[in-house]
Amino acid sequence: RPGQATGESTEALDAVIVGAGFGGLYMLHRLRGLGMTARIIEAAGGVGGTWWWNRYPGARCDVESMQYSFSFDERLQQEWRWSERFAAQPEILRYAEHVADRFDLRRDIRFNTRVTAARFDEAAGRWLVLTDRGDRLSARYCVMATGCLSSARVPDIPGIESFRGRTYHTGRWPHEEVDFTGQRVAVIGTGSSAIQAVPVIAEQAKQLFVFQRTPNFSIPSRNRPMDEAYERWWKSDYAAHRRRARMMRTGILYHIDERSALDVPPEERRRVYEERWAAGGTAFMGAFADLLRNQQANDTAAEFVRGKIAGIVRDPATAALLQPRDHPIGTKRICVDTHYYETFNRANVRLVDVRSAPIEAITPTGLRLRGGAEFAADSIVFATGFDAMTGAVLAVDIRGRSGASLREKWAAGPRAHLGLMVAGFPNLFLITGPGSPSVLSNMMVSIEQHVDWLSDCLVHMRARGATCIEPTQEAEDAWVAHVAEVGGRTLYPKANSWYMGANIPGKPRVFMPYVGGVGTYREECDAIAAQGYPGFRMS
Ligand code: FAD
Ligand code: N01
Repeated sequence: RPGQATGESTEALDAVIVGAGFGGLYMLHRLRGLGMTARIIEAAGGVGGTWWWNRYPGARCDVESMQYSFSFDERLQQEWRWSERFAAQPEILRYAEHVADRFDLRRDIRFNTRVTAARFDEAAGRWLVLTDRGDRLSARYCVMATGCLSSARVPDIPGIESFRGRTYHTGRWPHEEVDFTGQRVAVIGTGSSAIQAVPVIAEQAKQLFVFQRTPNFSIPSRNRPMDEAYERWWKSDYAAHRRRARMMRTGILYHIDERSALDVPPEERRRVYEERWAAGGTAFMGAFADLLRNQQANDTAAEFVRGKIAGIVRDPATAALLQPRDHPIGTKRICVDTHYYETFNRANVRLVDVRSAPIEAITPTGLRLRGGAEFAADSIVFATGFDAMTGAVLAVDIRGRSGASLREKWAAGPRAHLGLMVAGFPNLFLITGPGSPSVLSNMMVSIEQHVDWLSDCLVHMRARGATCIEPTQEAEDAWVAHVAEVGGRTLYPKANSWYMGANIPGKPRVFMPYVGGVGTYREECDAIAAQGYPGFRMS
């Protein structure tokens, strides 16, 4: 096995990378390019991260394929061909596998192995990384490419173990085909995953119950086969288009209207929303510049989408239940669907409100709500999300200087300078960590930006003969305060979202991603590099 080191022997490397999603794969490629020895440890049985685990029916990307892909290699981006506007999970997984093969990455990846602990040895200036298979790896650098949405979460509902049918979590979907034909299926949750899965499961199942606590806003995807002219346009000058995308607020090249929603007459506003609704996808939120900053502006977009829901769903009571009213549109991750609302017009689909009567127990034969209503099910699908942004990092027992624990340091919320590095934890790097734009962006753009910045930083250190880097406490504090301040100027904190940690009982309520924009953030990072890394100590 690559990287095998069992018992007392310790494998020595320049870097250990945790995770073989797009972040880990690109990090490995770049570190090799710097002549470093590096090893990825990956819990899954293959590469692809998100796209290896999330095999649920309907799983697909909502960033256009032409943009949700690596830009670091011109031949790769010219040669790879996407079949649809928004690629489905199997195609994205094939792409990840292609990248791994093309750059010969697999020989340095250990699959089916989970990192359990990482300890910084101050005297040696090295990380000791331990796995659930007894491996001991010693490395100067430890890169957590563990993913923001990789720690799947099943809610604590009593009786789960008593259920006699099959249970699934969207983020841990089995590899063999799951066929719901003829079954009574219960889907718990109505986030992005459920919104993609529900229309597909509805076509198979005899009866589908969708258990909804909080309705979400969803925009039609208008997915379609790849338009060849559009593909040619991208490929005619891929590098230049990517450069523009990198400076956008979300790392996605689309038009953001710079007007305020409140500065245009109602009929013009309606025209703009109709146009965006017809075009489909997350670009809906770019309809006006202030949708995420001004409640009144936001109300106009939210009301438009509520109107669309009422127009699609025939049963008025079901339509009313599906209309979100408890959070501003976009402050929970906007969803993108293919016929989600239409699915509730099917005779075999029923929406169950579990806000008014929560799921009290799972029984051997189904679910019971408070008040006693029972729903018989052959299968239960948990589309209940993830311990986002910090879950996978903190699942590893990480100890920095003087044995200090990252879990303790982050007990009141994550603290990282630029979302990249943590004071007291030298040479520990986070890819798309909390405090960076990460989940508010096209993640491929954010992953490449972090990996490139870190790689350049390592080159800089080598030129100065330095082997250790760590942010100062002051720089970290200032960045964390800045992230909170910028987040606080938006409507995001109004929602009980996973961005806020609100989906995990006991998790501190902190708005975790940096909302200042991908382009602004890149400029900030680049300026720090150009000035010789102020805010960091190198030795
Ligand atoms: P991941 O792909 O999550 O990979 C992390 C890997 O680390 C995993 O394979 C995991 O097994 C491994 N790992 C974690 N902890 C350990 C450990 N202790 N030991 C060993 N291995 C470990 N983003 C977008 O930009 N656009 C989209 O449309 C989009 N759609 C999404 C759809 C779904 C269903 C989900 C869940 C996420 C989506 N995302 C999307 C976000 C997506 O996670 C990122 O785009 C991207 O794939 C993240 O790559 P990554 O390498 O950072 O993390
Ligand atoms: O998870 P979620 P997800 N009883 O946390 C409900 C990305 N992604 O996997 O809101 C009843 O959004 C919970 O209800 P509530 C994307 O970034 C992208 O769907 O807490 N319900 C909620 O409805 C996304 O945001 C795509 O009241 C319970 C749902 O479960 C992120 O991944 C596709 C419950 C969880 O929704 C996560 O999405 C898929 C309980 N006890 C994912 N516990 C694209 O399309 C939880 N819920 C790109």
